[in-house]
This record gives sequence, C-alpha cells and structure tokens, in this order.
Amino acid sequence: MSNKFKDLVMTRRGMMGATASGAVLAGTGVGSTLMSTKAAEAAGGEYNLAPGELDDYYGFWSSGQAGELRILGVPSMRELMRIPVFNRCSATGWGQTNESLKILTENLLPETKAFLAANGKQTYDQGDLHHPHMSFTDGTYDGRYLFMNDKANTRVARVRCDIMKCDKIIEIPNAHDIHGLRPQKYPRTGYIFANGEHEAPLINDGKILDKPEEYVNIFTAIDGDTMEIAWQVIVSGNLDNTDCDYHGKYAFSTSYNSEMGMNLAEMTASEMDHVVVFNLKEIEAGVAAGDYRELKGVKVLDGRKGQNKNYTRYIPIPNSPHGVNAAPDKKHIMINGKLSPTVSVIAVDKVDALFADGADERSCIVAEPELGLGPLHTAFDNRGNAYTTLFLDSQVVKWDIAKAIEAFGGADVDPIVDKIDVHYQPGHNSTSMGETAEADGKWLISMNKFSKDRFLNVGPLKPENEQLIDITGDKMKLVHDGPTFAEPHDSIIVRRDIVNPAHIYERDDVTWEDARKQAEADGVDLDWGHDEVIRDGNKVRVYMSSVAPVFSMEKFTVTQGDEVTIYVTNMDDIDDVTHGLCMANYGIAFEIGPQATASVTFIAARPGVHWFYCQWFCHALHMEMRGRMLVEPRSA
Ligand code: RUQ
Ligand code: CUA
Repeated sequence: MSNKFKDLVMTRRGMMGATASGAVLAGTGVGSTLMSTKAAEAAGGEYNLAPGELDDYYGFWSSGQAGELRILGVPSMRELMRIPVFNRCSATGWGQTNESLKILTENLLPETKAFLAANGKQTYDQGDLHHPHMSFTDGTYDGRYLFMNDKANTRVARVRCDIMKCDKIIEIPNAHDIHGLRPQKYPRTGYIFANGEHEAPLINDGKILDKPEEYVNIFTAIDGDTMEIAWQVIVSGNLDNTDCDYHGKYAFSTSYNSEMGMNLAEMTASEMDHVVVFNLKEIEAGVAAGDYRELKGVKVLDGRKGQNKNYTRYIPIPNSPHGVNAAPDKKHIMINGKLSPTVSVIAVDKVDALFADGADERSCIVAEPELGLGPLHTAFDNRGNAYTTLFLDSQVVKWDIAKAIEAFGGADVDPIVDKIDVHYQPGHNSTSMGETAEADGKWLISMNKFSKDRFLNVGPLKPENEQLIDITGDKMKLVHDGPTFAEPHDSIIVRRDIVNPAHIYERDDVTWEDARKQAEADGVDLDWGHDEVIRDGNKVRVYMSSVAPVFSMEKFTVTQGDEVTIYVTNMDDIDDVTHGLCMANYGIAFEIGPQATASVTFIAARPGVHWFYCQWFCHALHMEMRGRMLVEPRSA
C-alpha cells in the first residue's frame, strides 16, 4: 500500500474498532457485538482503505441484465463509475444524445433496424452484459480498450479506456446471442473471440423453423482495432464460454449441448459434451484460400464435426462444461465441469498433435481433478494454484495444478489445498491480474448469485453478493461482502498503473466529429465560446457553450413543430467540472464533460416557455445555471 500514513491510520482504526465494540457490549446485544468484533479484526486488513486513500487495482465489472459496465476499486470494493453500454442512462443521456445514438445504431443490421422501426424504436434499450475483458499486448493488459458481449441482442461493444466511454457497438450477423467473449492475448488484441450460444438455421428467415437438425452455431472473430468481423466458423453443438492460449494459436469454446437438444432432457442426455478447439492459422489459411461462403458480408467457414477440416477439433469433456480459463503459466487451459465435479486440464503443447497427427482428442487432457459440486469458473495466482467456484457447494476450492497433473498420472497426491465457504452460489471469480501472464496472487473476488440473510432485507428482490478473499496466505480469508444490484456477472482486476484515463476531454475527440462537421458547415467555431441559432427550413440548430455557472445563451426561440438540435460545448477545462443540459418537460437530459461537445435532437412539439437547466452539480451557482427555450405556437 502506498500510503505513508498507513500505520498511523490502521492503529487509529483499530482503536476505534475496540471502542465501538465496548460501546456495543454495554448496549445492543449479540448480533451487533459480532459485527463490531469483525470490524475490529478487519482493521488489520489492507482492504479497508482510509478516506481519500486510493485502491491498488481497477476492477471492471459486468452488470448482467442491467446492461452497463461498472468500475470498482479493488480491494476497497467501492463502486467508482458506471459506464452505460447496452442500457439507457438518465444521468449521462446515453441513448438520447446524437453521439450515443450513432454508436447504438450505426452497426445494427438492416433487418434489425427495420424490426426496431416497426416497434417504434431506433435501437434496443436493454442488453445482457456478461463478460468484460481488456485488450492485451504480449500476454498482459495494455490499457487500450475493454470489450464486452450482449447475450440478449447478439452484440459486442468496446469501451475506450482513455475516456471510459463506449465508442463502438456492433451486431454480429449469422450468430445468435453472443455469450462467451475473450480478446486474443498474444501477440496482441487482435481478435475478439465471441461465442454464439443459441443454435438456429444458418439463414434464419423463417423458411426453416422447427427442424433442429438443420440448426447450426457460429463462432466469430472480430478485429478489435476496427470492430469489423474477421471471419466466422460454423460448429456442431452450442457454444458457452471461450478463452484462448498465450501463443496466438488456438481458441477454445465449451459446448454444454453437444446433443443440439431443444429441451433440458435432450440437452443433458449424453455423458460427454465437448470443447471446440479453433486453429487460428488454419482458419486464416482457409479464408485466404477462399474456402468459405459469404453470408451477410461475412466469410463463414465450415468447422462442423464430420467436415474433417483442420479448422476445428472436438475434445470430449464430461457433461455440460461451462467456464474456460487459460492459466498464467501459458501452458494450461481449464475446462470447468458444471454438471461434472471435475475440471479438465488441457495442455496447450499437446494440442498441435490433434491437428497434425490426428491424435486421440483426449490425449491433450493432462489432469481432471474432482473438486466438488458445480465447478463453473477458475481463477489463478502466481504460485501454481487454481481457484474454482463450486456453484452447488457454495464454495471456492483452491487446488495445486502440478499436483492435479501428478494425480492424473497415478501418483497418490491430493491437489486440493483449501476450501472456503462463500455466500452463496458463486458463478464467476477473478483474481488480481489473474487472466494475464502477470497474475499476482493477492485478491480473489467470488461473484455470488444469492445473498440471503447477508444484508438487511430490502424486499423480495435481494442484492447479489461479491466477496473479497485474501489469497496471499495458504488459507483463503474472506474479508469483505459487497452487495450489488443486478448482476455482477464477471469481472477483471487490473493493476492501476496499466489504466490511465484522461482528466478532461481533448477538444478534437472523435466522439463529436459529426457535430464539428455540422458546425463548420454552419460557420460556427466549436472551439471558442459560441452562441448561435441557425435556421434551415424547419430545422433549427442551437449552438451554445457553457462555463460554470452559465450557458452562453439565456434564451432562444423556435417555432412549434421545428426539429431542434441543441449542441452544447463545455468550455470549462478543469478536472471534474461536468455540466449537463436538461430540458424540462421535454424528456431531455445529458452530460457534457469538461471540453466535450454533446447534442440532442427533438421536435419542439410543445409551445410555451420551457426552462433548460444544468443538472450536473458544477458550481455554488449551479441552480442559477439555466435558460429558456421559447416555443412560438405555429400559426395554422
Ligand atoms: S457465464 S456463471 Cu455468462 Cu459468464 Cu458463467
Ligand atoms: Cu453547470 Cu451545474
């Protein structure tokens, strides 16, 4: 910890803890005494940061069906920011400003746009964000981008780490319901691998309906720099989670329904499902050789079983595997059993033989330890240990990878090092830097789906529970509960020196390039304080700037029925001075960060006096930061 006053702070806290404990003993009873004792214990832990003290790690959190990305500080577990992505946001205007609507709509497929228009929408207003991952260079995070999937509407999004805003959302053609997602680790990102979870006819236009035997599933590689689809591969069985090696050779996807069943009994019928291995070089060679069909502008290769192409191999794995996790040793890939109590360990260097010599597919499995009930995901430290969540046992199990391999070879050793109870039903877990070659073995987060009785009751809908576990010692130590709203599905924990966001925007940021072009056409210089109303038929463009605590315009006049676009440029260049513009009773509100431009377009359908005001607290005279839109009635 960097704080030079740490010892002083901790001593003082310990003292306060003891005092509180004493007070409770005199007063309120057993439950509270227990809590205070815990608080006193916690005072010795480094996770309990003093006010003003900064975390060592950025945690990037998905939010599941809430559709946004969140930033937490680790180890304090303080929520630092929410980044709207697939959702709408009342505070920032995401889904309402022209700049965000462009990102939300520009890469939707034509048929999706038509479908949405038929429902009176420009874009989806929800999503299901499961897997946030950072871009890599040479096996570790490089602080450029975060990528994430939308299972609900088959999209992949990117967040820029310099401004911590989403800059691209693409809809994936041909595939259905993107679930597993990972960036290429080596040599760099590179590809984003994305699993289509649900199978459907390859051309899903209604001509084939209830004929599951004709359904296929699609694995997609996206170019992380351009956010364009590089290629797709048709596979047998559905696709759940994915990860790739540290050598730029293979990607691996689990399939929990190799049967291609349509109901639960069918989906869990066979003893074995599989992991699909994708051979990146072979696929690239297939693309170069023209061995694909073009569907919706994408090169689609056939990697199904029985095609006997070198694009894929199918490794049999016990029933319904779920998580895929590459170990930081760069040698092993863990396949988490879910319905099987095992984790299957794939040795990456044995995968070549599957393609070259037609070796038995199971020959790359070098361990398959039995760990407990419901293994879902595995995280790692830098000491050769793996940490697997056990959904049914409500535990995290720590196990020794080398010992698991020895045991598989027949040695009489127990790979299990420790087990800890978590509360309750963990899904993903993540360790500090644990999904990179720089795993550091300090912290583990267990992301639990249920929290019953851990917190004050807030009604039938309970928060979920992410628990912080200290993994520096031999035994895991639970140090903190972090309740949270839906759904902390997955997270990554990134060393803070890797992430260096800007403090204010650059004036020439691409986010508002359309606004800049329009302003230039209108003869308005967005980089200087401006105050301009441009009339163009029934289109009105209002350009205003803001410097706390005033907008450059105290009023402007339009005519009822005009299509009005308001552009606001925040001329303040001071860290943390964000303004907003809220047009009361017009349903409009958005954020304008320091040095940013943002805009919104609407029809001035309501005549009368309408106040606009700044809704982001910016100044002692923030309440006074307001103006009027005067809407003249249209003379019939
Ligand atoms: S999957 S709980 Cu959507 Cu991440 Cu495993
Ligand atoms: Cu500007 Cu509040």
